[in-house]
Amino acid sequence: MPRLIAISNRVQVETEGENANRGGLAVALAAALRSSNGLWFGWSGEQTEEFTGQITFRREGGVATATIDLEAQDVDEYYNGFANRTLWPLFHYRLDLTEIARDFAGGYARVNERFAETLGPLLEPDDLIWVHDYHLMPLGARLRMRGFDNRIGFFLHIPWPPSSLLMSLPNHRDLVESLLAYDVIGFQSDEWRQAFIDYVTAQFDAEMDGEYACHKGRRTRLLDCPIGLDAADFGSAVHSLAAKQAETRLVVSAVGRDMIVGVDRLDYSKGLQERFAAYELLLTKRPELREKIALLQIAPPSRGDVPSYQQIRADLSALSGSINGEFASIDWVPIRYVNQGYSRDELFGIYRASKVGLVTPLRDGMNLVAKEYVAAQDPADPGVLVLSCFAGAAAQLKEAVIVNPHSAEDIADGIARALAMPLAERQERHKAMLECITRQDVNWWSQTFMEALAEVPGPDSRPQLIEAGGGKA
Ligand code: ADQ
Repeated sequence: MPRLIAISNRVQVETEGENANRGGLAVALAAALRSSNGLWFGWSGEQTEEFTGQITFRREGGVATATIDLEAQDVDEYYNGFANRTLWPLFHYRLDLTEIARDFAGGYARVNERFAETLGPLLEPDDLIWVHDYHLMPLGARLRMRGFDNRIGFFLHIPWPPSSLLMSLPNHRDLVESLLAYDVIGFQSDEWRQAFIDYVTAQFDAEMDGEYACHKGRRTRLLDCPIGLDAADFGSAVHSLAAKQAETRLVVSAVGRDMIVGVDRLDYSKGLQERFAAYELLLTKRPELREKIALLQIAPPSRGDVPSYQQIRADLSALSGSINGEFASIDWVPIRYVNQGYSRDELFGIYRASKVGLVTPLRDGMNLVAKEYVAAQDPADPGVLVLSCFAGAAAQLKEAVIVNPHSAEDIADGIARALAMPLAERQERHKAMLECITRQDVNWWSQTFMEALAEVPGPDSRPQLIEAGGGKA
């Protein structure tokens, strides 16, 4: 079995214990890395005065990790800059928040080169290399330029934008062409995959041969491969002590009211302002629901160094304060707005205690919270998922109450419908969604991707190629 080398911006190996926050990605990659005796490579999250390429090797939870430190300028230009101020907003259709700066693009190219330079000496010819997410799009091409002929795949965790938006990026052609140096590219849904196909066929005259994009003699397989949860882990999370305690705490504090829950990173893509506005509309239009429901919004701050994230934090505090000021009574707070994170187990208890799971991103690659909410429900008396039509998860969770996250009326109607839904309908919808989540779980996801990568012809049997991102492979 070939060794797997996983590469992502940050390396997040699962941690043990009931308060651990084990992300599905960490669990899936850790399992695949352990069984192939692989390595997880990425940025340590630490800064250094001068980049030396020094690698710190560790073994955490049975997984070998290798991390590098970056300079402050790298962090500013690559991470806070091109990744989070250019690509993230652009790929989430927020051209209004997209900042175009040559320094950012330069820092992005430099850090990807630094990754290639430090990773290169660790690679062996048979290694399967799996690169993750928008921070590292050019890494495959950088490795090819250094002569690496390994099977290299890339998975995009976020949406792929329509060509008309992408073309506002000055170096869009180079960026996309560098992606075609990968052997396999995985997308969260067919919509993002199709948007990528639209670009490469129109801009490069690439030809599609089944799932393969063919360009300059190279073949790149484009895979619709939605990420999932760790199905084997649902049960233990729901029945853990931390989950039970969180569930009881929420049920007791709700004093018979129906809880509606939202759990998101504090990010403008998650549609939080629109969600609060919809909730306000619901309380305005349906006074009979006042005092009978409450919204718990858990949203820990993220990317606090980026100005647009500071702004959304201020906006949401003001909005929740004004809704509470308008509607609260001496013993009822309409919105509980909480800026802290919770462990995975606690979240499962919170989901289970809530009648409605409100997941209304304006755009989202997948949205694992939607799946977690479904997984946490009691099948005998499940809550209802209200889900944005613009989350990748909507392509799989068709039995959710699907809403347009830009329409306050639509969200408000969706919540009201969910609150009034009869038990039999709730059970039926939940059953279908749980079946999908269990079948296409995170192990299915990583296996599907790795199998596609392993099927790529080996270095000896494929054509010697290309000019990717300006260099000869
Ligand atoms: P994110 O944008 O971070 O990820 P999401 O999938 O919703 O979004 O959440 C990832 C994990 O973070 C979930 O397991 C969730 O429980 C946890 N989380 C979110 N909010 C939390 C909170 N308030 N407290 C504690 N934990 C919280 C990106 C893409 C998504 C894609 C994932 C995985 O933007 O579209 O689903 O990667 O591919």
